[in-house]
This record gives sequence, structure tokens and C-alpha cells, in this order.
Amino acid sequence: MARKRVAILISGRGSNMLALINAAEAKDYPAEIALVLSNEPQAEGLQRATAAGIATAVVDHRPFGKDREAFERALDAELEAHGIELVCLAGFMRLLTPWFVRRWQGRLINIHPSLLPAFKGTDTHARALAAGVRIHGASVHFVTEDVDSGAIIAQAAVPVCADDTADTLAARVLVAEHRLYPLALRLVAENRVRIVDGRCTIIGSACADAVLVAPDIGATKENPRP
Ligand code: DQB
Ligand code: GRF
Repeated sequence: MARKRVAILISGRGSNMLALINAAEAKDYPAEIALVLSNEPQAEGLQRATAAGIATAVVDHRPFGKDREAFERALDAELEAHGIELVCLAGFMRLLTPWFVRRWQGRLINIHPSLLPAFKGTDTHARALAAGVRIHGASVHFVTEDVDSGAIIAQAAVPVCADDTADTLAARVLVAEHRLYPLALRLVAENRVRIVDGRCTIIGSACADAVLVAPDIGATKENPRP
């Protein structure tokens, strides 16, 4: 099947962008990264995309002032000009209006640094620590008008460790994100994700039967290692 033409929308350093670019270099990957689009002219990710040989574009939101739709029409024009079929948000920091979300409905995904629906919004790692959760992670979801609330495609979990700070926890989650996002994009690009009643069904996925226990205190008599 033809590879899906994907755009990645960024605002910053673009580490998830790079994970997607690297995954898409495999010749059996079902998507090609046809464009990296940033609203920040200075985004670090732009240089990294160029270095990887990917086309880039900038649509600065500032000249559009409060007219969010005009900004999004300019984004949309770039996406159309590059024949884009799927859009991945990767650290893209502008909220999107219902107009844009509807236009790309079912073809627009985002990675969020928590196990949704826990910790929607910002500062997820600090809030996970403050809540005392033992397991944290990341989610890839379809983008809907309601922020961080679209159907969940895939998730990855990591332990919270005893002396974690928000930064050490973020770094552990980020490693998981870089594995998760390419997997989730693969599923969407292969048309294996169906949304039924606002939830995703994945065609042809096995259940791993894995257990992540945190804290890990080693094997015990009640709980021997396999
Ligand atoms: C996000 C980036 C920023 C925020 C949320 C998600 C945020 O709350 N920023 C503060 C306000 C910034 C501004 O003035 O725009 N990244 N749009 C819709 N739904 C989503 C997710 C992201 C970005 C835009 C969504 C989104 O789930 N409608 C991801
Ligand atoms: C990631 O933590 C991602 O989950 C969140 O923003 C961060 C972007 O980092 N949406 P990067 O630009 O991909 O390095």
C-alpha cells in the first residue's frame, strides 16, 4: 500500500518529531514524513528536520493576532500544498479551534505526557509526583475539540522512582514517548484504528499480558519472578 503522507506540527525541540522521522526511514514503515511545520520560527526542531532531509515550513501565529482561524487556514494551506493525509502534533503549543479539528478529524493525532485521562493539561510530571502515583506514562490520542480528551490509540507506562524530580520523571517518560509515537502512527497509517463510541479498537493487535509493578522490591515468596 502507498505510504501515507504525514506532517508533524512542532513548536520546540522536536525529539518526538525525530523519533517519527527515524522510524519512517525504515522501508516497511507505512508513513513518510513529508513536512515538518512549526508556528515558532526559532523552533530547534526545524534545524533537526532540515538536517534529516525533511521539508519544513513556518507559519508564525503572531501576525494573525487573535484570529486563530486565519492562522489555521494558513496551516491548512501548507498541509494541502504538501498533499498531507495525516497530521501528528509533537510538542505543538497552540490550541486548535473546532474548525481545524473538524477538518482533520480522524487524521490528527497528538502525544500527551501522561496516562490519560489522568493529568490532562500542562505540568503533568510535577502533578503526577504531587499526586504520589507509582506509575506514569504517555498517551497518543486523536485530537478532538475538547483538549486532551480524544480517543486513546496507545499508551506507554513507566515507574515513578523514589527520588524522582519532575525532570528525571519527564526524561523517563520521554524515552517511552519515542517508542510509543512511531508505533501509534504505524497503526493509524495502516488503517488499523477504528473509533467506536469514542473509543479506539485496534485491528490485529495482541494483548501483551505484561505487568509493570512499582515500586519494584525484587522477587518475594508471594511474588516470585517467572
Ligand atoms: C497542547 C499544547 C498546549 C496546550 C494544550 C495542549 C495548552 O493548554 N496551552 C495553553 C494555551 C496556549 C494557546 O494560547 O493556544 N498540545 N487542540 C485541540 N485539542 C487537543 C492538543 C494539543 C494542541 C492543540 C489539542 C489541541 O487535544 N482542540 C497538544
Ligand atoms: C513531549 O513531552 C510531548 O509529550 C508533549 O510535548 C513534549 C514535546 O517534546 N506534547 P519534543 O518537542 O517532542 O521533544
